[in-house]
Amino acid sequence: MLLIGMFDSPFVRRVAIGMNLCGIAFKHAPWSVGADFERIRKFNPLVRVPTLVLDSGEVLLESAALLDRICAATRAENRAAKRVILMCNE
Ligand SMILES: N[C@@H](CCC(=O)N[C@@H](CS)C(=O)NCC(=O)O)C(=O)O
Repeated sequence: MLLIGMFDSPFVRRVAIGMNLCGIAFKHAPWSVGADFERIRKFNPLVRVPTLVLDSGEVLLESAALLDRICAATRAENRAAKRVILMCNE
């Protein structure tokens, strides 16, 4: 799983924090929508971060929605992760 985007974006940060709390391992590509436009575009034609590339090749966008989806299996057992996801959905 590859998380694309720099941590100066609060949306990228909350995805990384949420995935850490859910215990989901990922690689991080700290690419900028400015300097790395073409690299990001290969995965996401909208060139928006965060962009999450699953091992299956599926690409997920929108921090709240993607956290909700990938943490679904673990969040019920993880109170801290659930809190971050709920904050994302407010
Ligand atoms: N609602 C989106 C917001 C993401 C967002 O605004 N990302 C900014 C960086 S912080 C971005 O990619 N901006 C480039 C653009 O929209 O062209 C989310 O939660 O993922």
